[in-house]
Amino acid sequence: MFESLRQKLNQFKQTVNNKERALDDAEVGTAANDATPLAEGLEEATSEAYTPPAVHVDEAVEAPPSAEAPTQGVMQGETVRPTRGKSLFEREIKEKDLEEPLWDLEIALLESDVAMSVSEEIVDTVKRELIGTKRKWRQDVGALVERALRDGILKVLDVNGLDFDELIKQAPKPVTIVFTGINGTGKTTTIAKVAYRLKNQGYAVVLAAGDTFRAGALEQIERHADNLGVKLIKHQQGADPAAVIYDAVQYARAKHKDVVLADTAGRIHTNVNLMNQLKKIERVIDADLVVFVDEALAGNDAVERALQFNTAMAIDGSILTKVDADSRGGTAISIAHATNKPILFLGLGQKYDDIVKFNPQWLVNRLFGEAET
Ligand SMILES: Nc1nc2c(ncn2[C@@H]2O[C@H](COP(=O)(O)OP(=O)(O)OP(=O)(O)O)[C@@H](O)[C@H]2O)c(=O)[nH]1
Ligand SMILES: [Mg+2]
Repeated sequence: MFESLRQKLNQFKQTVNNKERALDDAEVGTAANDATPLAEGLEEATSEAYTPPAVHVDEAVEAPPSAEAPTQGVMQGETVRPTRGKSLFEREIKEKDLEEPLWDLEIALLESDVAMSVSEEIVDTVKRELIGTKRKWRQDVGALVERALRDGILKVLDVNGLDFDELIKQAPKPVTIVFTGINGTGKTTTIAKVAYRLKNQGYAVVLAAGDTFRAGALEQIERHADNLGVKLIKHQQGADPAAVIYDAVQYARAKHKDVVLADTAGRIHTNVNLMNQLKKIERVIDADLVVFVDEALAGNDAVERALQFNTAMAIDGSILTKVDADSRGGTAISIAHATNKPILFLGLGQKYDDIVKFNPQWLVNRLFGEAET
């Protein structure tokens, strides 16, 4: 999951680190070849006298080059006492040295399905955080770079907070949730997964067979309802989906059920009739939550579709499915930012428990190789 994006972010860390290291090394070369300019620099830098502690050359942070004790000719394990100025221990990450890696980072993000405007915003944050950052001589800057990347990604994921579990807990019952999206993205499967999750949390769930359009859709959701042992409200194929969902809500009210999960037929956002049908559902059903479902694999298409669906029936959040098959990972970053609505869950497979509640920290931890689930 997200391997490609992980690799690319890691590559950026390494590139910046190598580049900064090379700058330090280049200065070592200068020191060895010509001690005078560095010695002059030392004069300027040591208005307050500073004698660094004795440094062992094979320690993690090595001593800077010294005009008096150049590193060339120092044997491993020998102790040298650098006498350079304090400012030479501290270096600053400069814009010109980041230009090329930042450009590569932007391309890498675009290649990983992160939308253009979102990539630019991430790169901007990284740039702002890194440029001018003080670092030590030959310090590994990987951690600094990672923090900047994490901040950049978390910032674009910081959208209207909505905690699904809190909403279910707090909202008057029955809580009605309508799922929309194009064909085959995983709406019905996701409804079954959410029903399974809610049932395990002790809620009484009702499914509404709102896909009255596709042949076989009724049987599919019926199978899930049977497997999960939850009530399904259905009409005939071809019936008005708004009427089916309305009946499901009425049933849930009468029977004191907690949550209604309403399926809808997959539709292409350019199909005016089917999109109007969604508008009718919105008018008839006062849903607590409208959830847009799309595949992580769809990349920028998913972002476009979310925006289109939002115009027919305002969405409150998204669920990305098939994340298990997506190596790029950018859709998750882009869709929340573009819709300004949170991602609620990620679908990670075809089993009922292959669903994980989304939170931005979880995503960045995955991207930087911490959490495994
Ligand atoms: N690998 C993987 N497959 C999934 C996931 N979610 C759904 N699927 C599969 O995607 C296919 C389509 O799923 P459905 O739930 O029927 O999709 P839908 O959006 O309801 O489709 P329509 O009703 O035709 O619009 C099925 O084979 C599911 O098993 C997921 O998170 N990971
Ligand atoms: Mg379906």
